Amino acid sequence: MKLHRALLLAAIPLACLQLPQPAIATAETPTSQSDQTTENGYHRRWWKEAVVYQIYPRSFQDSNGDGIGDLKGITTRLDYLKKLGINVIWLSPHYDSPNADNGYDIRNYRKVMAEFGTMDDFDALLKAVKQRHMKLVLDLVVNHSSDEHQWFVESRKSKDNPYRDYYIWRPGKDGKATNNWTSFFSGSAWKLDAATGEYYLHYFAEKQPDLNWENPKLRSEVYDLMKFWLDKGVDGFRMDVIPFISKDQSFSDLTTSQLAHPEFKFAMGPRLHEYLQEMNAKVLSKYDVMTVGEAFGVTLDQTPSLVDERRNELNMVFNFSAVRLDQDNGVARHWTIPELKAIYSEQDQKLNNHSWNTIFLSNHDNPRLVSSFGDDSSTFRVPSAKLLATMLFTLKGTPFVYQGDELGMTNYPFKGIDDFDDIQVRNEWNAKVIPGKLSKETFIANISKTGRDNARTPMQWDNSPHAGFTSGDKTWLAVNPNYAEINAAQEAADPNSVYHYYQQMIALRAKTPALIYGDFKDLDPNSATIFAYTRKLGKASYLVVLNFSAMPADYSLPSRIRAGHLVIGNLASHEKGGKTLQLAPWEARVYKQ
Ligand code: ISL
Ligand code: CA
Repeated sequence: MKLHRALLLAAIPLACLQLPQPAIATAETPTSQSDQTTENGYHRRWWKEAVVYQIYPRSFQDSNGDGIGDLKGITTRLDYLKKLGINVIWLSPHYDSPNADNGYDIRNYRKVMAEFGTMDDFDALLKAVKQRHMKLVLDLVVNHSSDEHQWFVESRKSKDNPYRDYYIWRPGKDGKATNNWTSFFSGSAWKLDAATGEYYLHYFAEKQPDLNWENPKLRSEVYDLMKFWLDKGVDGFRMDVIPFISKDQSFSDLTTSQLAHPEFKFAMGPRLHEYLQEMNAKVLSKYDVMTVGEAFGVTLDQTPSLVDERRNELNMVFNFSAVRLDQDNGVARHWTIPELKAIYSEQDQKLNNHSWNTIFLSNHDNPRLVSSFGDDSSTFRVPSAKLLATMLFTLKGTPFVYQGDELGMTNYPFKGIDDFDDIQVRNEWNAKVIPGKLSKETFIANISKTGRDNARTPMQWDNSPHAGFTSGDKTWLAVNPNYAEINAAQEAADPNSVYHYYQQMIALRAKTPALIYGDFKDLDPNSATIFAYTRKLGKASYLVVLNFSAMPADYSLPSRIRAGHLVIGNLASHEKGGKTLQLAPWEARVYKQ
């Protein structure tokens, strides 16, 4: 029966397949589907078929002229996202926060940050998202809270305070911290607190004390706050550094080599799976939601243990291999196309049809997509941004678009340390440049390429002052001066814009099951500049050919491969078809075979 049914299903193009559930997602939010399985064994889910758009609220749209983005501003831009074809919005933290780390330091998990608006504004935003048949996923930051959270205010008061064990306190030894663990924001991961003479753990800023997940009361508090938002109708969570929540209780020193990348020791702690399965059982399993864990420090081999659907932990994770290919611990590095291709092939090989992938090369923690992986020169910014979009929407996994990538927004022309906001940058400046360990020039040159502020400059809506981000006379972070040429209004009016190409690619993916669930195969892993691969599902077969270079390329397809007919391309190509393709610089093509 299974095979017979599969053959039947395969015989009918999905677009007209009258399945009991809605067909593969169109621009309409894919609704939850019962357990329907594709020909190659994937269980269909709305979050596999969706395209997700990440909003960094501080920089998306200001509505009250204070130069800071807010929830009302987001609501005014939902039609823009709907038109783009977005199904799901991931909202970076909107909760009450002193903004030591721009909201990733939460002071009250049930309150909206004053600068972003009120709970009424949130409810209005959620309602407006739903009215447009889109979904809203929040950012769950529960590895740590703000040091201004009431829990920590209590916890630090005394060693026997009822909240003491909501955080991780250790006595020092010989006047020093209990071990040599380091923070990702420079310095020790331990801070001495005068009131009790003990140290508390903070993997990130001193104002971000790590929560103690060993404490069942704390876990229960987290599950309650998750239910608070899910009961409002929120559609899931992106989970901030969730692999870090279980700590090795031996708290033993890291070796020198482990200290080079502590995230690989901090992640996948001894009780992580227990906690995630408990979270799933007590909360997530009761809702039709999507979860994506930020898998900083998780290897590809470890990934299935988090996302295999049979384990009831997370739906997906962000694996860092591709997005951090161009840097190592924040220092820019040379990378090659074969390296990038090898990562995608490895992901495909190690994630079987029970483990779903995410496809992304940017977010609020990384420099701009087209500047990192494309070519942001005036000649090639548009074609390379479109080529990257072609790849994002035709690889296997849920694509995540970071705000502004759909416009081909670029890195910012930083000049000096005062141009930066990011605590990670300011702490590193104080730790390295001030004491003379690194020259200003070297530091600024590098962080300009790899810094997180590149992605946090205000959205460029039009060519009015401040790019239409605010009606006020200032912005919390400078607007990229190229906003006059690169902005949503200009691109909406230009049929050949990056925006319109994203729109076409998103629509193509939404109606093409082979581009969502199809088997992936890299046709030419060794090519230095061409990324050519197929996606096959049943009888449907697509060929994607990407020329990742500023040079034209004649590309001979492997013998058994025929180009077929061109479905979409980022340049008006002189398509001759056949076996040898003549590709212009940064040319991308998708063929139906
Ligand atoms: O790689 C990093 C550390 O060197 C950072 O990009 C980042 O801290 C890491 O990827 C974890 O990111 C998440 O947690 C941080 C927050 O600053 C990031 O914005 C968030 O995405 C602490 O909450
Ligand atoms: Ca505002």
